[in-house]
Amino acid sequence: MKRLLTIQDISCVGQCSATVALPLVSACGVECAVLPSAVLSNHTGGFPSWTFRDLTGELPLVEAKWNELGLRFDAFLTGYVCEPQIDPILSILSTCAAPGALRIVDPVMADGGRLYAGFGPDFPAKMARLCAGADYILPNLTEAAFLLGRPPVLEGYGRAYIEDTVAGLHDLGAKNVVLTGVSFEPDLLGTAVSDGTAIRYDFNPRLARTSHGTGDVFSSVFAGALLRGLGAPAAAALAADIVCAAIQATPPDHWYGVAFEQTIPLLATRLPPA
Ligand code: PXL
Repeated sequence: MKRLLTIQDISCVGQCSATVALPLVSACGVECAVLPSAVLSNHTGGFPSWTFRDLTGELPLVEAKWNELGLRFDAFLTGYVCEPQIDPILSILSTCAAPGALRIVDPVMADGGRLYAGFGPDFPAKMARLCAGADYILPNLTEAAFLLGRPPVLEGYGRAYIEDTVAGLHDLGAKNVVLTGVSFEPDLLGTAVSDGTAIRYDFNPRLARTSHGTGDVFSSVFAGALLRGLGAPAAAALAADIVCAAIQATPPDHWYGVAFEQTIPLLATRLPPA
C-alpha cells in the first residue's frame, strides 16, 4: 500500500481540504497521512468569519521528527497553504520523500477570477515556487493565470489560449499540468491534461450549479487514482466524474460544501482491483 502525505489546512466545518482528502484518498486504498498547515473553525469561502490557528511553526518540528524516525512518503498532495509555509513545505517534500515520490501540488488560492480571502497579490508568485518542483500541478483557470502573472480569462478563449497557458505552466517547472475548468462550448466543462508533449481533453456536461470544495474533491481523487496506477488522463477523468456525482448528490440548500461522501461507493467501483 502506498503512503501519501497531504499538507493543507483542517477546516473543522466545511467539507474541504484535509477533511476531504483523508476520506477520499483512503477510499482509493491509499494510506493518507496529514500535516495540517492551519486549523480553521470553518473555511473562508462564504462564511462571514472564521478562526485561524497558523501551524507554520510545527512544520519543521514534524519534519525533524519524521527524519529521526525514518518516515518517508510515496507521494505528497499539497493544497491550501499560506506564504510562510512554502519554504518549510519545499523542505519536507525534499527530505521526507521515498525514492521516486510523486509531488502533486494543487495551487489552491483563487477561483472565478479572484484570489480567495486572505491571499494578497504577491501570493501567486510564491505558490509558483511550489509548482516549479511538482510532478503534477492542478490549477483551475484562474489559478493558472495568476501563476503566470496574467489577468484571468474565464470565457471567450479557444484551444490556443489553453495551449499557451499549459506551456507557460510547464515553463514554470511543472512536469505535468492538469488544468481544470476548461470550456470551449457552453454546455461542456472539463480538464486539459498535459505531459509536456501532448494535451488530452476530457469534458462532462456542465451542471447548473457549482459547490464549494469541488477542487479538493478533484485533487484527492486524482491523487488517489494516480497512486492506484491510473494514468493522469484517466485519473483526471475519474476525478471529474466524482466531482459531478458529488454536486448532483448535494441538496440545494447545502451551500457550504459538496456531498462527496455519497460518491465513495461509486469511487470504489471505478478503481482497478487491488
Ligand atoms: O477549498 C479550498 C479551501 C481550503 N481551505 C480553506 C478555504 C478554501 C477555499 O475557500 O477557505 C480554509
